[in-house]
Amino acid sequence: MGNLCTRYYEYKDVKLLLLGLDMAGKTTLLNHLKLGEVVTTIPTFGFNLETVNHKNITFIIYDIGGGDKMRQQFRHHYPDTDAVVMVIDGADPERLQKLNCNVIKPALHADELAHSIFLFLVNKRDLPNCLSAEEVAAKLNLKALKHSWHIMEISAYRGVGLTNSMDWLASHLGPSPRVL
Ligand SMILES: Nc1nc2c(ncn2[C@@H]2O[C@H](COP(=O)(O)OP(=O)(O)OP(=O)(O)O)[C@@H](O)[C@H]2O)c(=O)[nH]1
Ligand SMILES: [Mg+2]
Repeated sequence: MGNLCTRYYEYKDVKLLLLGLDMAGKTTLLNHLKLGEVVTTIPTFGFNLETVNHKNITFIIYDIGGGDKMRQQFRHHYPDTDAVVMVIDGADPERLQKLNCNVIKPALHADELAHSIFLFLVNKRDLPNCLSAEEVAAKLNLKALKHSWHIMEISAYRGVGLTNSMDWLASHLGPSPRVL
């Protein structure tokens, strides 16, 4: 009798952290992913939690307030994170260094996130002064990163680039084929 090989797919929920400075557009992004529309936001105090299904994967998404008083709480959310999504206000280049020092570098150096993948989203591309993904990647020196990473341009407000972003996450975190 020949070998009977069964291929099946292992599905799992994935934990995703939306991080960034205040006003970057994290909650706008979460609302668009969850509801498919823009909802007027107020600054997030604490965090929002939603689940979003995409390509048969359940993304458990933590949207954490990025205000100055909130950032010391970030690390409490790090354990068991599969992907960090850095939401960057591409129309606010003056705050890129603050973002790098206060949010990006601490996350990249955290032991709990050593195996997480990083997606950098340059948000507000609908605005004329928005930096390109290439410009942001160069300013943040992303090519030196050891983590698996990618950078894309989006408009959370208009819903542009969101499906591509979820596709990238799904392709890097999705169900893996196993052969019995
Ligand atoms: N033009 C434009 N504005 C955007 C976009 N995304 C978000 N905004 C605006 O940016 C502002 C801040 O958006 P939020 O989603 O509340 O930002 P946040 O990152 O959640 O901020 P905190 O909760 O304070 O950390 C709001 O006025 C949004 O309408 C975008 O793609 N384009
Ligand atoms: Mg918010």
